[in-house]
Amino acid sequence: MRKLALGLVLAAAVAALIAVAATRGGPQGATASSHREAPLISQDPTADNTDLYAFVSPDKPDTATIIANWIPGEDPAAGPNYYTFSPTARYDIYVDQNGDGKPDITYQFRFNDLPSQFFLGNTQQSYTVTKTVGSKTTTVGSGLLTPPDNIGPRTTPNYSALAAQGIHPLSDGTTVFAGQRDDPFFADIGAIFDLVAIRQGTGATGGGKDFLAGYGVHSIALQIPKSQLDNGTNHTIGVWAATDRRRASVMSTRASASAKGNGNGGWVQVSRLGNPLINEVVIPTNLKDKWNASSPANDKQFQTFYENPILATVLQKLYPQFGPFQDKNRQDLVQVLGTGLKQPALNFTGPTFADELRLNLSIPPTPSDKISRLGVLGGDLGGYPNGRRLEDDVIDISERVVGGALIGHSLPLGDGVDANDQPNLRAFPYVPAPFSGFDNTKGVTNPTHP
Ligand SMILES: [Ca+2]
Ligand SMILES: [Ca+2]
Ligand SMILES: [Ca+2]
Repeated sequence: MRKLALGLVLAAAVAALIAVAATRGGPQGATASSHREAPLISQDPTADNTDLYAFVSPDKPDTATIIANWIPGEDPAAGPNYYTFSPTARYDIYVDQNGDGKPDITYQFRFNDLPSQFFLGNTQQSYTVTKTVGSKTTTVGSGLLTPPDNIGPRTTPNYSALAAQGIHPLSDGTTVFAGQRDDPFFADIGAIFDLVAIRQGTGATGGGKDFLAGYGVHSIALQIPKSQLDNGTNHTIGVWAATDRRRASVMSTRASASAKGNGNGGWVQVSRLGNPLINEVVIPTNLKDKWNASSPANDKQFQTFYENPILATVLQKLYPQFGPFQDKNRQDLVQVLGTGLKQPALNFTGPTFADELRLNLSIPPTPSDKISRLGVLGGDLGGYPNGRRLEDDVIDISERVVGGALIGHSLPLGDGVDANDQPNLRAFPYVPAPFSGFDNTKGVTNPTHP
């Protein structure tokens, strides 16, 4: 959903710019929704990363939790062919321990469909987990089962208990969960789309609508002993997620541009995600597919787009009264997103510019009553951009940081949506259960009676 939704943000911003230039604004600018240029991955939703989270587990602080989500905008009532992981894709979670942009630990997931019954597709899948450390690959779990999707009280009764059966130990001491969940991301895409609009005041005063409420995603969550991740020096890991498909299938269904990626062994990478919102609002449209196919170790080629962010240019055009917005030489963004923060010392991993979610494992989890949704910007070092928690309001944080919060230009920017529509769980896998198809909140009772 990030790629869909935030693709919309940028498209809307560009549409808004055109509208502002042509007509000095006006509601017609917001109707230019077909302006959106979808990246290739938007045509392959089961391989599409939506969000990535990494945090020290609040209830088990000797472990870290990594959650990677895929498949944007799952409607709960998607029968009879409900959403599942793709059996022909390979799902990856990478951990960089020494700041060179290359993985030191790789977890890979392959899913298989199970026989179905009646007219319904079976949404329960079996899967295998392999772990590669250095050049050694080990199968750490096989024959594991996802829970079924949340169909409804007759097909999938007591769903929370059913889903809990999908938590499995791996042979290396890690805990895994894979399956359908509520989409924990929250954002007022509708307002952002409307001229990067702000419903009330500057947007930090509530009143936003969570465009993603009621939709699901598919999550892979790992709870890993910190002793397996910590490098013993700066204690900071860089994390990203990706999806691979067989080169032949990619070549047959896509433009050749995306198939020139770093494939090996017949696989080619078609999607990746480290920091939130990067491919949506930082990387130019004509390079989005290339970005998806490339690796953090080669991100130097994209650094200029972090240094000279188009979003700041857009903000200046749309909201000059709140400016000036600096859109050149943004070394603060290079640090936050590409190397980790050196000043103040937080999660710096060295000079290599690489888009990774950087988590300093030595910073303890923030007690739940002390969590700031603004993370480090709110004085809470346990949150984004030190890793990313489910609670972190990355829209507000990103708008404020791009707006200049770290370079002396603080504005209370935001979208008025401050939290997920569902309460997050207090224990692994932390992401709430998905809505059931039967209870789908988006349904309308019809006919309505006066
Ligand atoms: Ca490395
Ligand atoms: Ca949600
Ligand atoms: Ca927000």
